[in-house]
Amino acid sequence: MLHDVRLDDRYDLSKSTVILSGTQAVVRLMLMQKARDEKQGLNTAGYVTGYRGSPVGAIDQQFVRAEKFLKPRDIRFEPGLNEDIAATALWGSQQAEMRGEGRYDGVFGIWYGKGPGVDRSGDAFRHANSAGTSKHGGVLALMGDDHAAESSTVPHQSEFALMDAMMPILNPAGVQEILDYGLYGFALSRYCGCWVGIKAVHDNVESTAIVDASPERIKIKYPSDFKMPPGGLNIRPRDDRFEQEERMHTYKRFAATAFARANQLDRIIFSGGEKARTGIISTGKSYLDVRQALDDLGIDEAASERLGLRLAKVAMVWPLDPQFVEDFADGLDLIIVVEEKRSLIETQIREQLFDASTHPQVIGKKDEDGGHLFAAFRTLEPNGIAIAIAERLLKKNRDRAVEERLKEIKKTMAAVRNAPDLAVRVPYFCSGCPHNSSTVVPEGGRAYAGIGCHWMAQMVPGRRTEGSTQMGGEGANWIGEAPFSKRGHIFQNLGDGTYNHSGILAIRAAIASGVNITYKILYNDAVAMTGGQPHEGALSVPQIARQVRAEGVERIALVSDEPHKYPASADFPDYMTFHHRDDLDAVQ
Ligand SMILES: Cc1ncc(C[n+]2csc(CCOP(=O)(O)OP(=O)(O)O)c2C)c(N)n1
Ligand code: SF4
Repeated sequence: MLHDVRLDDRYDLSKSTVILSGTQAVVRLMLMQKARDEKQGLNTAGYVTGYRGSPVGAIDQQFVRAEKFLKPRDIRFEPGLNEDIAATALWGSQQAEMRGEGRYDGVFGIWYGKGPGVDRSGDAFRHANSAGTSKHGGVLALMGDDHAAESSTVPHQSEFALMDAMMPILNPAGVQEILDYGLYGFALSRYCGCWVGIKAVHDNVESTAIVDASPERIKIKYPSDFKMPPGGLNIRPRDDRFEQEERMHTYKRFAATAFARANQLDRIIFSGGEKARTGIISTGKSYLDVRQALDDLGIDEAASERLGLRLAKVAMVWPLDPQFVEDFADGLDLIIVVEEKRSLIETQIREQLFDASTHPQVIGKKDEDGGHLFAAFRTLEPNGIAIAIAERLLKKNRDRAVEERLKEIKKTMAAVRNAPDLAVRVPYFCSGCPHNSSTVVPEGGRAYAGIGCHWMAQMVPGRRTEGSTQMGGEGANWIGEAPFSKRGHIFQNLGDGTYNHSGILAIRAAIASGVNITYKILYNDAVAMTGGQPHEGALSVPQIARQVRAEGVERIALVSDEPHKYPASADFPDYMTFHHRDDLDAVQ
């Protein structure tokens, strides 16, 4: 008999086997945590806030769609104006019950943001994480990292930013682990008083899987080898900054590793048998690449014993549990660390094994002779990983089966390298897109691009638009360039979403510095590039005009294909002019 399967099953907690995308898993995670708390007799609420951007661009839309499931469960979704304001709001949610004024026993929350949003939230993260989380609350920071910069102006790896704020980080390998690490993450956050980072890459958060999503799936164990200090590790009123610092370095990070150990978050997948000499350690998406590489080499658990190969999967990439590293390294003479981007696990392993009387050689970013092995830039892929592993295994044992597979992989790689691209397509605006005509620059003019769909103006031949900044920095680069440039004026494109997020400050700075600049605020009434979300707080054209006039902008011209749609009563500031888009060149 066929199962009765419905779309709404994904948020139905009575169903345990469901199909979920990574973003839907984040929604379900909130419902699961609420149900778990209820079972413990806790009256908690949930709070989700952040700012959109790939690969967590669709999180907000999923939460809006799921409102009918969330609201009755006291889970509130609130898109942030920008990432750091959202992080600060989430910090506030942890304070809600701290002074005895709370309506709930605690608030568990999720912050989400793209890598650049992680970067700009550093100050908020450091303050909030120093203050801590509430005992029955807990915070996850879903950091969206676009390793391949498929939809970003810079490739991103956010672990170091979170580490800098002393936030433990979990790296899920797929949708199931978004749920599992999410539940562990809330418990960890409550236990050690830290915000907990969850790595989101498009391979986990934008994939879909059939998962076991029963709220009771995870049984949390509390460490017996960690002694809680008097007063615990959670947020408190009138906390002292030096006590926060001491608490962080003396207890919180060690509470995190003890929790990871007690719950066996980091795992040895293949022991490699009695004679294990080579170890591979990896995490998240790279772990999946390693499994693919081993599959391609025909190495399963039985073969790993034959080859003396141990395989470990790390869940908590920072701080790495030293006990786990010691157990993993025991008896090995070579450790291969497979991780994308900069070395995070590798440096910690080196540091932890440095004082051991004998320790294995550790390779990863560098090979045995100091040459490059796994690049710290772009992404890794299973073929390259398979070759690196096989060559090292074959140095130790002759193995016909692995030799044959390696030969095949090398042959395939050579064929792919030599194959020409089938087609190359330069991205372009949708047909009818207003940015297509509004980004035109007059003869002799030059423009800087802004973040958003209109960034593609740089790809339009002859548009004389080149160079951009981070989101919200639009035009601020001209403040530093203008005094040293022979050019007297620049155009700066600025999307309305970006204006609302942070760009208005750049305009204020440009006015304060007195540089000659024309901002083209490209109003399409949406944050288009991330899915067409509405502006936080709604933002109208007259409102923007009044705001920039209040900032001190003297000359404001409105250019539209339908200028008549703004009636005289629309409350525009005085001395503004109104033009048809056909007259854009003359206006500029
Ligand atoms: C700090 C930061 N947060 C989020 C993003 C992701 N992001 C890229 S474009 C964009 C939307 C910009 O919207 P808008 O300025 O209205 O331009 P449009 O796409 O509508 O043309 C966002 C949120 C980013 N690049 N940087
Ligand atoms: S999504 Fe909207 S703003 Fe972006 S290119 Fe298409 S029409 Fe233009």
